Amino acid sequence: SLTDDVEPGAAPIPLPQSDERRWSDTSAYTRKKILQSWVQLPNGNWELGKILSTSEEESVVSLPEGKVIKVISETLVPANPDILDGVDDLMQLSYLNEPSVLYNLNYRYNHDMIYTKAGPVLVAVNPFKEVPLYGNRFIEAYRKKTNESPHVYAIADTAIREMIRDEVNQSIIISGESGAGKTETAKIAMQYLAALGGGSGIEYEILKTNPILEAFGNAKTLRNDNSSRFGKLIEIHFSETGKISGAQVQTFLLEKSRVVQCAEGERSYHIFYQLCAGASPALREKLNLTSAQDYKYLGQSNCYSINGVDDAERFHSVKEALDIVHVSKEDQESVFAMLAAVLWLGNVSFTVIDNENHVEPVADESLSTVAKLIGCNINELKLSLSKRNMRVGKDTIVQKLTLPQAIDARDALAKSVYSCLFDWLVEQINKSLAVGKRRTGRSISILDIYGFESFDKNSFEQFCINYANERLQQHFNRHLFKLEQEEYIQDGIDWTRVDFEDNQDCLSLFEKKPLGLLSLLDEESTFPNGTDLTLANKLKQHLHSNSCFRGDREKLFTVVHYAGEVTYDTTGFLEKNRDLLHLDSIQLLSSCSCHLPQSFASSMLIQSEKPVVGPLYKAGGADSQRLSVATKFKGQLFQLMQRLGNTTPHFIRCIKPNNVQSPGVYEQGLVLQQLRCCGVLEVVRISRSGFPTRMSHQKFARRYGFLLVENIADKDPLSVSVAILHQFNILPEMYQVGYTKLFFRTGQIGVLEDTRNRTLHGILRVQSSFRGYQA
Ligand code: AOV
Ligand code: MG
Repeated sequence: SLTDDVEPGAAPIPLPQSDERRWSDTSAYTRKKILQSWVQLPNGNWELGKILSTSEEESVVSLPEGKVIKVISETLVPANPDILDGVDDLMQLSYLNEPSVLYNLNYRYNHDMIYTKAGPVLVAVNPFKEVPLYGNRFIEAYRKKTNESPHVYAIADTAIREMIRDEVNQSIIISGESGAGKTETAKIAMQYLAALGGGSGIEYEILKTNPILEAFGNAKTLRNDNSSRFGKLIEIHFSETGKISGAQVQTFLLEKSRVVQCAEGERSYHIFYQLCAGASPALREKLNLTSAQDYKYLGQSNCYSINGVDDAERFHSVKEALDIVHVSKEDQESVFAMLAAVLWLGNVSFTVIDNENHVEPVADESLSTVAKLIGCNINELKLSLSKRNMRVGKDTIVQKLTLPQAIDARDALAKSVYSCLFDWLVEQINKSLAVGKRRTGRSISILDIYGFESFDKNSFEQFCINYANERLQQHFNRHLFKLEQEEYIQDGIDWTRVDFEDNQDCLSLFEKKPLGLLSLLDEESTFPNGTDLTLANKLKQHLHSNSCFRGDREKLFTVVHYAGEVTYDTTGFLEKNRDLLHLDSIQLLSSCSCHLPQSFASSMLIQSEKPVVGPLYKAGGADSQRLSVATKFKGQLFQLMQRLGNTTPHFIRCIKPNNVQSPGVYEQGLVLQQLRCCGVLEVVRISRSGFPTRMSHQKFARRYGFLLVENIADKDPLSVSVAILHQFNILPEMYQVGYTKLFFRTGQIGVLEDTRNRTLHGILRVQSSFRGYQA
């Protein structure tokens, strides 16, 4: 008999952890009926097996390679029939459990179908290679709806249609871990919007913002060769006729520290390498430019190139893009001069000048080149890198700098110049894109921020990035679960609650006043004697009982994020959070003869919330009215959430199938972890059991009332609505009538929309042929 093949003594595979079983909708009843089932192997992966025999306790299953094993019946997870292989919406799966979802995504991934719907959410699995899914032919197909398989294009199409139909601004919110494909996805969405809303030429400019922002704001990290080191919201404006009339880019917290230091194997911002590789001989001469290897800022990470990327070629694309967004040739040259100045600044070295270890910069080629490039007097540059003006009481005293202080002043200057340059570029882009000043129409915003990051060593940057992701996750949760449920309850709809993972606890850990991570960080930042260690101790002292927090040895602490635990090292936290501006640097820049440094100086002064070191610095600590980096970032995020809150969101979840950035590699465990923590599975469940489409009685009656055979247009909206439902034979289990709205199961409204469109088309055709007849 079959059971004779069972390996002798093979122990039944143990039950998985309870949370791993969250999704197995198995029961003794279903188990009896199913023919094939998922078996979890000791390595954690799932395999499809045929059930040969089953009892309450044990089942005998044959695995693909012909191996037959005995397992505890309860651990079996039902598999879907083959006919459901690779369905394009996870909602269609008969059995919705983790292995089935994993298998379905894997199946599609193997067939280059990287997009899958999870109810209202689009899941995109990074192919790490070119897939034949884009370009005009596809855009046309989605526009005409001849292709209806899940795609970013389909999401963008829905956004445009809903913007016009509902007269509500839309947003496309893209999330996922670092390297999952957010930035690429954002570009694909922009491509579609540009194709549909194009005509004025402005769409071409909008697309060209990408190579510019990526050159200046992206860098190679250990997770992603083209990692965004800033957050970006691009708002595309449309006229009433659905044509693009302009756009606006907002950026969030650029990682400044990368300009002066980055980890082994990573790179600084792409533009530095592009400039070094691609500048013309004349430009080289003018900027005294050599090769990337000659610059200390670029040399410390031992990584100069990226596989498959030609920096010189990219440089030319960036210049072309700058032309298109109307940055003049002179301005472009000034931009490159600023970049060269930053690189040369990193090569400025110091020499000890007295027996108190005070230093001054060595007057060599680097120092003179910096002075020449920014257009300042070499002595003033020297002074600003060796002395600091301090105000004590009413007197200004001049403090000489020691080596660490001087290096700090030099690096601070380099970081300020670079971040001002970045902001300046964004400003130029916005000026160029603000063509349609009359903002009468509507907009579609695309959000692409830096993804959740967890490295071996995590610093202030990861702290901010992960906090931002935590906020975004809550927006996702709130929108898809909480509001959903609340709305059903408010409208008197029968609704069985679905539990979901809420990350409010983690957000409170960050935001609570006065005892939250951000408040405590700010408090410590204002103490002149605060150090990274006193900060770590303070956090541990006040937060040790918080379930999302764990104090570790010395300067380490761990936060339990929705996407996993991350251990942070407080080294540099205070300094980066204070982000002090040295007044000497501002004075230096404002004294420059070149216009860019001058405009940097004034914009630095305008950002008056920033503490300034120097004569403005108040002895005894920073001015409390001035905002720290973390607090300012929090404010930006709140604003962002508010803005998104006024839009109809469309969510895209990017999934990274492997950690090696390679095509064709699908790591089950890695994918599962991302699916679990981002709530995609819950979304499917809630959508399946709920009524995701809803419309007010008024709107429904207005929209479909004209389809009624019987004329009851003068009746109240509810009666009209009910008449429509009856006329179209919508099954009672497919909808619910609430106090103010109608609720529909997925797909139901599509049937009505089709009829409406067909009818409207018919009317239009009749009208136009009538006009033709008249003429
Ligand atoms: P991210 O934006 O999510 O990471 P990217 O969009 O930069 O990730 O994607 C990383 C890399 O994956 C890209 O450089 C491409 O090589 C590849 N990739 C992603 N999507 C596609 C696609 N649809 N087709 C082909 N290749 C793709 V970060 O910015 O690090 O959070 O901070
Ligand atoms: Mg990115």
